[in-house]
Amino acid sequence: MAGRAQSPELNPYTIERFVDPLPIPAVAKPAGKPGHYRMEMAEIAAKVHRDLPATRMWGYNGTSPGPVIETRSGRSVTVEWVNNLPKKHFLPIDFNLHGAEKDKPEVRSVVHVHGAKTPPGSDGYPEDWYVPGKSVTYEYPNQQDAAALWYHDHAMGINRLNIYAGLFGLFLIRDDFEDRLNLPKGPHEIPLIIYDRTFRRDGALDYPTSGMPEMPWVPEAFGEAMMVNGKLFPYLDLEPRRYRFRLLNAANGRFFHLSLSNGQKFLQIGTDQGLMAEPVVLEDFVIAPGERMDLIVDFSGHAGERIVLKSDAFEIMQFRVSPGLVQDGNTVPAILRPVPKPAESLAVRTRRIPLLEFKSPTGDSMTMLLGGRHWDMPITESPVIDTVEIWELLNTTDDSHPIHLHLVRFQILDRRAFDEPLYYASGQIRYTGPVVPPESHEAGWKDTIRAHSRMITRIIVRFEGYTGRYVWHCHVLEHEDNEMMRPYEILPKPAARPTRG
Ligand SMILES: [Cu+2]
Repeated sequence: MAGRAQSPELNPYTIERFVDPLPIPAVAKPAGKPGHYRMEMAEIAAKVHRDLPATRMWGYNGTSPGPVIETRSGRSVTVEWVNNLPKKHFLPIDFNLHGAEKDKPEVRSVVHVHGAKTPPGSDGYPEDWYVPGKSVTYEYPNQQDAAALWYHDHAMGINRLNIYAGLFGLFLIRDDFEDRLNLPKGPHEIPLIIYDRTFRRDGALDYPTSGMPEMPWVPEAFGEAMMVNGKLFPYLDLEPRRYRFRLLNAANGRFFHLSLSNGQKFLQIGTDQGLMAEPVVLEDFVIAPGERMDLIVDFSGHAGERIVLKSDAFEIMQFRVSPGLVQDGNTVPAILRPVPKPAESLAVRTRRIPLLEFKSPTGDSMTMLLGGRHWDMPITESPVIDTVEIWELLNTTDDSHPIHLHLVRFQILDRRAFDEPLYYASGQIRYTGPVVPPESHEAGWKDTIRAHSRMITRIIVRFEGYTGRYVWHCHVLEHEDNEMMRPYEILPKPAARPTRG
């Protein structure tokens, strides 16, 4: 930071691994009355590792990740989101970005519950930010199936910094259907919120910059220090039995490619928006920022072993299975929950939306746009409530972008490679590869989907719940903060014309 000497960067390969137990985030307690919560954002000093001094972070109710808000389908909750953050930001703001100009207060926040079917006034519209000393109360009706959602900051132009600082947590919805499945629960159901960071040797969080003090934005922020639930390279003591892991990728930009060091397999039972039709066996998989997975791992037969969860060459955490035998009363049924896919013939409209990247003359990424439009241009995506649409995400860029639509759940239809230079030259689509079905771990209800480079990714969406203004965006937070986000509006049904009789 300007004006003071910085401690050198921490080399995460020099720090001892697996010395801190994995923290299990607390379940939030109602404040005053059932179903009402008070969540206060404030600066905290968090010990991320035994051998590091405490780290300045921002958290909810004293921790990062914040406490888990846990509720049931159909049970409405209200949350007072209190901004008690300092007035100065401790991470490098880029005042050139939309909504982060010098005339705006440095510290602003607004909370979005990712994956929630929420009325527009409570969805955390990025421009609905408020400053330290203020609070808002949002309502979450939770008229949706059991799923692992997550709350996080969504303030315009500084979202990547606020989340990097620690402003995120889980929001679990449960229901009777899920209860009947006899899945591992209580101490055998573990949230795993994974993300990467860079630290200084004095424990300070370090956010990368471009090297240009007037334009510090970087197109991606990757660290090699792997965090799970607020600890650096933690370990978890387990019994030799089944566990259910509620996995969230809360990283700014890193796609994790996860596997277990002993080659053991995961059994996936859920996607972003809840249970799948049937379990899927995975040896390894990619999870992009914003995505969640519901996983069962059976450690019976692995008593006494130490198993590392890794992402390619990166170690993330260690599972330590106790010796001996335990009785595992939980099961995983072969059939989970029906996931009906809307027929393509139901779609009233197909929107083809290009994902575009603009580079400087030196080849540096400058900005990425959805549909070639900036945030403040008029709304172009305005589906009618209770109609089905197909969105074709035509990715002309070099990166895969995790695209998230607020309010709705959807399914992926397929992906297909196309001739990108021809598209640029003439707007014409010529496919260059076969239709690729969704990967097995995407076969369920999604709210965030990877739009792969030089492919057209098709999703089918029913716009239901509420009319009004929402957003859709890339969940690489550096992209989102720099124009890769657009408003969309769900319109009411047109008034019925009187019929002639
Ligand atoms: Cu992106």
